[in-house]
Order: sequence, then C-alpha cells, then structure tokens
Amino acid sequence: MTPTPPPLRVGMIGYAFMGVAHSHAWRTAPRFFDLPLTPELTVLAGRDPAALSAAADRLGWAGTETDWHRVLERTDVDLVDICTPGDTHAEIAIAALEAGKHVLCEKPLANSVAEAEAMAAAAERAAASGVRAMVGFTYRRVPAVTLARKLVADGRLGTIRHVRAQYLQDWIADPAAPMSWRLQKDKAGSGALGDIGAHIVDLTQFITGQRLTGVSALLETFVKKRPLPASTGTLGGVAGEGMGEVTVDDAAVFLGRFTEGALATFEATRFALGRKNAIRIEVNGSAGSLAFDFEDMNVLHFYDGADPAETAGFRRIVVTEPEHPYVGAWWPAGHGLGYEHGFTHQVVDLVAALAAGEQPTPSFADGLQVQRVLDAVERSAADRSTWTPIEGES
Ligand code: 4PW
Repeated sequence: MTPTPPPLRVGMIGYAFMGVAHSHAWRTAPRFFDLPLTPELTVLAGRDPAALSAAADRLGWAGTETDWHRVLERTDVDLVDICTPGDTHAEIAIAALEAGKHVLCEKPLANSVAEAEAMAAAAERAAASGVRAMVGFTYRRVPAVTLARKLVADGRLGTIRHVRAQYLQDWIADPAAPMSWRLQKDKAGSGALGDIGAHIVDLTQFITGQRLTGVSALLETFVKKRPLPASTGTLGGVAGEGMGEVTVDDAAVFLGRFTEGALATFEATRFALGRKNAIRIEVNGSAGSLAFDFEDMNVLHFYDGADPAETAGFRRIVVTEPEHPYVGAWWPAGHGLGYEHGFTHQVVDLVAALAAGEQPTPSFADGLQVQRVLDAVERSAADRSTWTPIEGES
C-alpha cells in the first residue's frame, strides 16, 4: 500500500460563496489528483456560531472557531485560507504569515494599493523562512485558459497586437436588487472593477505573459441607491425595508497597452442583461488569434494564420482531452468540466508548490500588480482632463 502523503492542515476563514467553492476544492483535489500533501479540513472560522456550525457540518470541516485569531494561534493549522470580503484580507493575511502559516487569499488581494503593498512585503519576509502566499485568481486554472497561455507561449499567435476582454454579469441590473457588501466601498474596495475586472486584468496578463503599462478609463454607477437586504444570497438577496447608498462602480470600461505594445480594451459590468458569468477574451497576434468565453468554458477558439486560405478559419478546440491541462485527472475524454474545477486545480498547484518549497503563482506580488492596475483605472476615471467632449453634444 502506498503511504498517505503528509497532511496539510487547513484553517479557512469565511464560508459564503468562496468558502463553499474552496471547501469543495480542498476535499476534491486529493480524490482526483495524486497530491504530495494531504489537505485536511481542520478548522472553519466565522462569527455566527449557529451558522458556522451548520456550514462546518455541511462542508466537512472538523472544527470551528468564532474568532479568526484563534485559527492563527492553533498549532494544528499549516495554511490559512482567506475567503472573507476584501476589507479583512490585509489584517488576516499579514497576521497569518507572521504566525508562520501559508496563506491562500481570495481576490482581489486587497482594497487598496497600500494594503496590497503591506501584504506583498509580509509575503516576501515570510518566504525567507519557507512560508508561502498565493492569491486566488482561479480562472487561470480553467483548462481552456491554461491552454490559451500555452499557445501564446509556444509562439502560435506571434506578436500580440490586440487584447479584448470582457467580464459580464447581470445580477444587479434590476434597480430593485438589494444592497450587498459587494456594493460598499468600505467592504469591497471597488465594484465591478475589483470584483470581476480584476479577473480579466489577471487573465489577459496571464495569457499573454505581458503586463499592462497604462490605462485610460471610465467608471459609472448607474443605480446609486438600492433597497437594504432583508436577507442575502450567494450573489444578490431579498430586498427589505429602507434604502442604502451604492458607493462603488457598477461598470468599468478601460483601454490599456501591454508591455510589448499590444492595444487592449476591457469591460467589467454587472448590468449586461442576459450575460450571467461571461468572461470573454480575444487575442489577435501576427500569426494567429484565440477566443474564449467562460459561458462555453470547455471550448477554446483558435485561428492559425499559417493555415491555407481555402480551409482557414477559427477551429473550435473542445478542451476535454487527457492531453489538455488538468483534464487527464478527471473524466474520460469529452466529458467536460465546470466552474468548481478551477478551484480544485488551484489547490492542486498550490499543494505541489508548497511540497516542492517553491513560490505558488499568482503570488502576492502578482496580486499587488493587479491592484496597481485597478488603482490606475480609478485614478484615470476620476481625472476628466483627457475626456474630449464632442462639439454640439453635452
Ligand atoms: O468569479 C466571480 C468572483 O470573483 C463570481 O462570479 C462573483 O464575482 C463572485 O465574486 C466575484
């Protein structure tokens, strides 16, 4: 019998949408992948004892703590997984790293560049003693996205000219949809920009292997007041009495330029009625093009400029073959993966890096760089000096 790999004892803070996704990933990863460490769901933390205990039972956590500080004090925790809103990321992550715990932190890394800088500095200090930190830009681990990066890295697209990225949702398109923490600047840092725009910033940089060098942006808050929630759901909830103020952007649109000169357009909105979780990325290079849409997440479209004109055209690669990234560990060819698998792949890669004593990616330094892009977008949008009005229009 093969011996069980040593444990990786996880303490997770928060058990809402992301907490559920991460719990599933910690449990599932060792059942499908041969991991060098065995994740153990040691302790779940949250403030409401009854809800916490119900979540721990449902999600399979062995113990609970109602104060996250206790998770950091426990000697039976190796890694702290932060699944709370952004306003708590910096405090928890820095304290966890100083307590010698590895950290996985949900995106965006923080609510401000200053917080992200402090987190990246803490991660760098911790790395000196082998303690690692990673930020959860999960969509990198969708097989079609990982394959897209490989095609670019293999030179199949040549020199990148254009990057087109959209993250479109519609869960607050209705003005009667209630307030939530995602619509409060003090909790979320920003709105569509940080919550979903951060993903397409990370994804386009990941796929192209390049960084954004500058942006020009517009932000808009279409609905400035919303009903307070009577109850909250995963995204959205049920409207109750009274109104609250939306203090973040509802939508972000920006232009950018990549390190090697490619021009880019970005759009992040929760007002794209009918688009539920459409992450659309298109890249045009001198030798080929690719296109991805998360709403058809097992497919990558690739155009090879070297194909003879007679038969040239976008080919629809169904990314469900054992040769594709991550896919071989799952089902027989053609059986397809879903939203949750990206989180499982994130655990797989994190555990592999920890066991090898290597830095997992994306690192807190990568998270800081994305935070700087978000900050530049906000500063650009606030600066109207480059806005050129059209004569005769107001
Ligand atoms: O992927 C997205 C997340 O990063 C989800 O669809 C919702 O928006 C929840 O948080 C963000």
